[in-house]
Amino acid sequence: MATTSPRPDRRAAVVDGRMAHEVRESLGGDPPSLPSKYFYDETGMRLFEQITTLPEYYLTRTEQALLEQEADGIVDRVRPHELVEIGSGASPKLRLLLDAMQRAALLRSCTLLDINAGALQRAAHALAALYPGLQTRRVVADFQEGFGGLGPGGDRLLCFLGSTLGNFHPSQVPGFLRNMRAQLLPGDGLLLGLDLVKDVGRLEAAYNDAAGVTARFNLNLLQVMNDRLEADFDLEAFEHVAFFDEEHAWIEMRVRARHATRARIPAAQLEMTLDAGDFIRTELSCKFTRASLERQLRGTGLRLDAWLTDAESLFALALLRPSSLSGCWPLT
Ligand code: SAH
Ligand code: AVI
Repeated sequence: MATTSPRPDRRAAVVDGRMAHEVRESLGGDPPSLPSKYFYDETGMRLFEQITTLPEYYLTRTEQALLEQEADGIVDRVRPHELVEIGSGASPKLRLLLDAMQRAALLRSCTLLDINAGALQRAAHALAALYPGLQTRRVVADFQEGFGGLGPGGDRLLCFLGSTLGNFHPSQVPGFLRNMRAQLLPGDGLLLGLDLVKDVGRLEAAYNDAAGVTARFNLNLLQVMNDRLEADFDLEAFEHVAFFDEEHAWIEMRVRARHATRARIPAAQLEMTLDAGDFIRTELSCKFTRASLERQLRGTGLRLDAWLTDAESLFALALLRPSSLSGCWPLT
């Protein structure tokens, strides 16, 4: 694949300069990639919500069942008054924790943070209708840039569900966890939902569903580039690829050229020439083990307080605490 830099296009002035810069940097990398946070425009959000209901995509329903079983125990252990969800999207699972906080007469406020303002607005309205009197706050932010908008912790349970942590490159995880740790006071909690390493067939099926929804979700990233950066990717020229890389323990998603094709991204001052088989990496979805998480916790100021998995060990909830407290106990 070749990339060249044509003369700056004047139309670039009306697009998001920061996004254009990120896209230019990532397409220039090895391998060329696109930042996966741009999946989540309105179409991408809708497609992701469809993915969560697919028979092959066991992640969401397994996490939901785990939360149904464990929410009271988690709330009892942390005793939070505020629930904060990072990358909340439609926030479908948060209610299980909110209900547990309500049962324990602890519930006061809920903060949702996401890059997609529309999804936040819908989720916050739904929560306001379900929990009258709940103080609900929305923070539109990129979680890769820190959590300044959250304000100080205290009586807080921070949640990062859905295995979205897996969408970071492993090298970025400790820094991200340190940023999360900075939003907590001793006694607060951080609940991570993590997809686990398992049988390759099961993993690959989850990212290659028979109905082709994940393929549409993947290719929509090129449409986002067309819409937001005035690019001219020919979506028909690309196909969806997803496979498990055992060495890195991640699912890698790509868009691969079916035949030779070109794309201009004027806002990023880029012109790309792809031969058949050339690809752009669009997402990593890392899979965890208890040991791999514990390695990534080193030096973050967080320790594992509880590790909760389903009977088939498909998915885990990891409850982390600021490391001044000690011991790791099962909840039940
Ligand atoms: N937590 C939900 C949604 C997961 S989808 C669940 O478990 O089902 C990932 C969510 O993270 C989307 O809502 C997306 O908009 C958000 N997101 C992705 N990258 C982001 C970023 N860099 N900053 C903030 N939100 C981001
Ligand atoms: C949001 N994230 C955890 C999903 C995942 O499984 O990595 C996004 C996704 N990509 C393809 N299918 C779902």
